Amino acid sequence: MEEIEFSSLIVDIITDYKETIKLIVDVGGKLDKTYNGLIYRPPGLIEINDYNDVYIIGDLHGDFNTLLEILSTEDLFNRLENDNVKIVFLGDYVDRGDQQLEVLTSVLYLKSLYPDKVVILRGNHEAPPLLLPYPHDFSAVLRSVYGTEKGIMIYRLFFRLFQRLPILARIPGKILLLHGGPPSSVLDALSFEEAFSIGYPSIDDNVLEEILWNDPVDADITLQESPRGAGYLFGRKVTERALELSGTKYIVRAHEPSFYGYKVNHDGKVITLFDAKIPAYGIFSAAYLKISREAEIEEGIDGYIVTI
Ligand SMILES: [Mn+2]
Repeated sequence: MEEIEFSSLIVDIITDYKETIKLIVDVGGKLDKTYNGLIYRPPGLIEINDYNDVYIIGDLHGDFNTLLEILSTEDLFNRLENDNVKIVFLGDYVDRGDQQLEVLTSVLYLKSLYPDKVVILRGNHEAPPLLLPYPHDFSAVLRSVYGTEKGIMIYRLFFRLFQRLPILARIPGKILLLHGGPPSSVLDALSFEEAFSIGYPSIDDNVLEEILWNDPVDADITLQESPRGAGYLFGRKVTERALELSGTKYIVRAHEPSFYGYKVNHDGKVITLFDAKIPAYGIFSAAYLKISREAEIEEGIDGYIVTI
């Protein structure tokens, strides 16, 4: 597939609301399934076991051009078809940007086509009902595209799908992936499962809030109230404990707009990726991570960051 063909397929899906509904239903059936090299553990962990390359992409917030640029630059339209690559999206597909529906539809369409190669994690903008972010203009976008009645109906379907997105992925022994940061439950928990509600009937509300909202800071703190009004700022101790419990070496997360498209905290143990170029915020770069199976990661993974 080529970029032009892909873009026109996305427009076709968006234009026909029945196709949009079909896509939501199709992806709904694929979110919580195990595939070759991609193991689902309820209620929201994906283990990424078998891959040659993993691409990790941060907040897109409706920046369709940057998504297309990454997919084209890395020849991913072909590589998804022919190679054993995985793509992990770290959440926040909607709100803010000009092409929210295009971005969300693209991510879902890729999951629909390549369920064994694409992981779509949940961001705080794929919000729980009681913790809506600001801005949350996605429902207005849907009403303007589909009209009020159909727009509201489709918003509800997307919203229900958001509640079921996985919140965590892990490349065993290497990287823990989530939108915001590890929850403070890692400080007292005796196991990874306990800290992240893995194997529980549902994710603890506080754990969910923190995973979607937390931000790392280099200041000498353990936890501090967040200026966002949800989640916490977390220090090194939380990172160290999360890595220990999960048996990984690095945390790759998104959530924070970053001038260069990325930032590094906690001596290189926490990498932030942001893939929405927002000129109004002075952000003209985006960054993603490309890690191959053979990558030497002992000395750090910031060398595998690609900026565009
Ligand atoms: Mn976010």
